[in-house]
Amino acid sequence: MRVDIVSIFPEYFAPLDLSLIGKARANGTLRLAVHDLRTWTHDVHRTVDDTPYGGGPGMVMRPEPWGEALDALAPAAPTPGGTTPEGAIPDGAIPDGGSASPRLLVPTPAGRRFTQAMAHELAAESHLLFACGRYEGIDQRVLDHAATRMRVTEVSLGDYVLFGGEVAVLVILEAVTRLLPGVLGNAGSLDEESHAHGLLEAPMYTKPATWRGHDVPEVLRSGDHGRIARWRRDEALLRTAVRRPDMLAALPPESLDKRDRAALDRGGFQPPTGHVAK
Ligand code: JCK
Repeated sequence: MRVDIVSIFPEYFAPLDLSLIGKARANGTLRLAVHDLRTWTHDVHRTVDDTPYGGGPGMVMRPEPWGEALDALAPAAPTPGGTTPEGAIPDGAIPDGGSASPRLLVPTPAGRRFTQAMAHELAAESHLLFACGRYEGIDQRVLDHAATRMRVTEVSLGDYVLFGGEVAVLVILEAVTRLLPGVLGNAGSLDEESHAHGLLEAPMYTKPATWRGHDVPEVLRSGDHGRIARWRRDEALLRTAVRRPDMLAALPPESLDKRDRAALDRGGFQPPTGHVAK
């Protein structure tokens, strides 16, 4: 996968040399380049911001450097096969403008929420281009114009406000890179296929069996794989009920059997029915 990142703080991405992402870069699984937006400024002060039209606090990123950056990193790709005189999509053409154009991702608090499902979607792309805003964000016309030549997704990590898009890109890249073939190996594929999907995980323990007066639950040392699986499932259900009632409510009711319902009931929780309570 090819990844380009544009930012006024390229130094933010130094950690991408480390650990498993660094390894994926070293072995060619991830071809990552970080670009300084100021490369595409032309004034002596290398200005990237200006005051907002309509007033209000803060500054907005000017469109011109962004326009040149996107031109350089996502050259207008000829539609494969060209267009027909009627304007219809010709045979063999790809409606999104062709595989040559990257998918542009723009972190913003107003974006579509980033999820594991989106990480899977992005891991299937061949080229991602990230635009990191600062100040109050990027002039909207940059995104509107880019959308005439490539797929553009405004994305948000969650409902809190960061200083800029850089940390969001680190998070997204980490989630996407671990899904690329060969990055995690077997541990990863098992994790992704897990049938505990839709629930939080049970707690994990390692040696020693007793530490500072706290024991590892006896069941995990019993060697009884049936009991262990049941215990983990019960813990996952109860944790999810306490910490993420939204996730529990979203489970298809048929995914909970009688033993699951009994475990929730013992914990004092109402298992989801699939009906909206009135
Ligand atoms: C990109 C600039 C800072 C600050 C305006 C926001 C009411 C807008 C993000 N989950 C996430 N939180 N924050 C970001 C994010 C923040 C960014 C940029 C991503 C570029 N900023 C900023 C204030 C505002 N207010 C709430 C108005 C942006 C992601 N992904």
